[in-house]
Amino acid sequence: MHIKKIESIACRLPLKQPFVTSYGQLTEKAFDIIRITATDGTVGFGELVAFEQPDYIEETLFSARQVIRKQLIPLVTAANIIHPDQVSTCVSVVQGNAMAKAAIETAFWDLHAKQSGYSMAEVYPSIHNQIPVGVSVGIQPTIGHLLAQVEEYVAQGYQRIKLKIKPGSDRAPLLAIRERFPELLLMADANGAYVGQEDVLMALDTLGLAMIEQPLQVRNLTGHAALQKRMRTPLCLDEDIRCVEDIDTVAALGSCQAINLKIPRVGGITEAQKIVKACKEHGLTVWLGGMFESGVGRGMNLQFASQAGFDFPGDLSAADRYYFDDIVEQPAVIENGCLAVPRGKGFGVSLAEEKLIKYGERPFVLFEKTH
Ligand code: OSB
Ligand code: MG
Repeated sequence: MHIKKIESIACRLPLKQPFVTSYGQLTEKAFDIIRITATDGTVGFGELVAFEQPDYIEETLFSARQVIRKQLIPLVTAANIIHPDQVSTCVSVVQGNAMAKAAIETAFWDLHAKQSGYSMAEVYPSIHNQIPVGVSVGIQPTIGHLLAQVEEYVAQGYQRIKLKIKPGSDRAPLLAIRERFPELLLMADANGAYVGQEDVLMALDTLGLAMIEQPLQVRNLTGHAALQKRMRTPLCLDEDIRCVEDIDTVAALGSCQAINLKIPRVGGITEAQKIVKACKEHGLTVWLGGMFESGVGRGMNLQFASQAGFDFPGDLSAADRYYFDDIVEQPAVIENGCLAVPRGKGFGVSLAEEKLIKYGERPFVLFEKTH
């Protein structure tokens, strides 16, 4: 893969409404688009999804930018990358920084697929054209607001509701949804907020939840295992899962029954595929999570989640659930509770250049071939 230029474009998309979690609030999404131009003129895109605050995981947009500029770009441009599967090994001397790595690795996949004329949907391979989707609902000011919000999403066809919870805002809002929608596929995400409060979580065991995501703090894998032994409700891990070895660990300990897989949190597509395989071997449910992606990351996620084994509706929602506008030509729309899987080459989406200018800054040149 002969690279002519690599650029990073800092973008911001305002959110339709603030998203409140146990740890903070998001009002707009800042992200970088990585654009790799090959010497043959083909262009590949990746998305850097890290948040500005280190509150979901330790990586931030700013730390990731630094690692991309100082470490990853020198590594990938010095190596003779022939296939995108080589990128994760090439950058493995850098510890952690999975979202920085994923931004670069996924751009290499998009570029390679476009150069070779295949859609990433063929790689996994994709077995569905439409995939059932869910929506992640932030903490709402009142139960009235919450029910109105959930009713709207259910009316739009969302097949699963995930509610963000924190101590003091958990059983009552979940019970209100459960009473209004007795059959709804409902789950909760605590983002690790219940430190030493297992008994509070036990009180959620009678609500018929599909699962509870990351109830205890990150790295408390034995605590999750002890809790899972007590609870009927399946536990799901998100922040705790960074690589395929973590799947072996949580399976051995019995820390959870499900995994929220986010391609950027595990460093890219190559590692994510290993995780899917390991989950199958260990009998763990795997489903696709989200990072408020723009249309670029969303296209990639939709293709990935259309492979065999992804039966649980993920945090994949229509673009208009998050944003007034998107930076791709065909923003994802919900139809009959599903989103369509992009079928074009690479991630199957094309950037709307005028939107990139509207929501993005001037491209920052990370690498340019001089001879
Ligand atoms: O914990 O899964 C999470 C959003 C931001 C950070 C962390 C999480 C989330 C979500 C929503 O739950 C994901 C999405 O809809 O893109
Ligand atoms: Mg989560």
